[in-house]
Amino acid sequence: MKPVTLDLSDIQGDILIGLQKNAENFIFFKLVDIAIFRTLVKRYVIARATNSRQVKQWEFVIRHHKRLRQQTGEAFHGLNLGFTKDGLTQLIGADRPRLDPSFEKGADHPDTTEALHDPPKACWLPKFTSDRIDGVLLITGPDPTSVTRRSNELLIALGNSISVTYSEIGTTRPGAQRGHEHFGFLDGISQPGIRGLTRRSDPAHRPNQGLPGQDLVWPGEFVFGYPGQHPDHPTKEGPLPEMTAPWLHNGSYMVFRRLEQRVPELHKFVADQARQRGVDRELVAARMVGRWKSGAPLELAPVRDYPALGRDENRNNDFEFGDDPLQRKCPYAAHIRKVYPRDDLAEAEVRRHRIIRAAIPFGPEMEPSETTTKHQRGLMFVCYQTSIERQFEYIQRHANDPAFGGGKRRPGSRAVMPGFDPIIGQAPGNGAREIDEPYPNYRGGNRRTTLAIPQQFVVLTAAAYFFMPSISALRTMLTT
Ligand code: N7H
Repeated sequence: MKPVTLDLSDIQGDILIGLQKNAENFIFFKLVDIAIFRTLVKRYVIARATNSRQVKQWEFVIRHHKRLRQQTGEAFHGLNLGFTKDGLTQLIGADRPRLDPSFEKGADHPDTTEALHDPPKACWLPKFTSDRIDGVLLITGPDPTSVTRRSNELLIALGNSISVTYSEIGTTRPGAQRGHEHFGFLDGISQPGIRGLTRRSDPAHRPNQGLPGQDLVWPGEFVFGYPGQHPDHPTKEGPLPEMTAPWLHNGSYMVFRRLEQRVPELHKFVADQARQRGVDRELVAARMVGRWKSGAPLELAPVRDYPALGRDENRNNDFEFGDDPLQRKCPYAAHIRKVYPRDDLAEAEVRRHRIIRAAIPFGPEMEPSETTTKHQRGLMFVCYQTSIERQFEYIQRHANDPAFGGGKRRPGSRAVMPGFDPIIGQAPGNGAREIDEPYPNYRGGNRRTTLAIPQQFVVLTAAAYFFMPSISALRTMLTT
């Protein structure tokens, strides 16, 4: 197999590895004066844009200090920049080459919201939809204060060349909840390994995995200009993703979704269901996600949490679903089984629908007195890919499809309808959802349980699709 060499200094830093962040400001802007914007971006932004090589070095420094149980002593700041279809048209002209059809349509197009069962744009945050969005600046750092200061400096530098349509800071959760999203689950555990970047922990025995269980994917799935997955083979090199313009090279599409989480409502729902059925509430929650809050996967810890397993990167991803054909350990509809079915389906096919996630929570911690949501909180969901339709949208459509992951039988050989992804699945028109086998079914083996979920605990309140160009395209094509 030919080695792939990625041009890390030309690829923006959030795409493949993720900018290091305790806080991240998302500044959505409209271009007001293109000529001045080009000059100012060249002068103040491009030289400061963080590339993947820098992120990789920071990663190394952080790991080194963690091993020595020391603080790094250095505060890492990051800056990335992307454009919507409207932004590219402003910069290049109306006759510019057309990119990915989903990107050209946009996240707010009625066809997109309908296909993904998203709430219509009229229900999104009014400020987000108050004006056109041409681009996004991602500004990351160790705390909200320094991120705000850097954001303000940048906005002053860009002056009247842009106007800010909407901005919001995401922050990691405090204390022991760091790394956990607002429902309480450890996040950021499973990412695709990338050929040419991810180190193989056991090349002799697991040549196609990074960490144990982390399947390697060809980089063209996430960055243009490199081989992608082979359509019929899980490990063979596939074709380069089609590029309608040479400046797509080293660029990627970013999907942004502001997902509000109804935390007290989810906790109450889970507690009520557990009480009614006489089961442990943590188990009910874990069966909705496919992992315990500690990160331990149900496939390896089906009845009881195992926090040490959740924390251990050499074990917490080392499982498949194929040896659990009756969903005794993990329901077919559980979030992680829906969005990445591993060997439940043909592996060559499954590996063509992967994304790199780079989300961060937003909003305050839940107050003890909050029994229904009083303050907006949730996840600034971000993912990267080279086909929005085949990667992010495919995953969301299948989370919304009660039959996806089917073809399975129960012991009496009756067919199973898995149900909606209980975390992100959306029924048309915000309808009710159901999942199969929310409680483990060990004794009877064919005793059927279903869980009716009358409300949505994750609600989309804003979304947009961006192209994150290479540093060289930012310096040339897009600013001259
Ligand atoms: Fe999900 N959650 O807390 O329940 N997600 N997710 N996600 N998600 C994952 O493996 C969550 C969302 C994926 O490789 C974990 O890192 C929440 C969207 C994928 O095994 C947890 C929200 C989409 C994976 C959550 C949310 C995805 C994944 C386990 C929204 C794409 C990797 C931790 C508020 C359309 C699966 C981990 C794998 C994992 C949660 C959104 C996709 C705990 C709360 C919109 C591909």
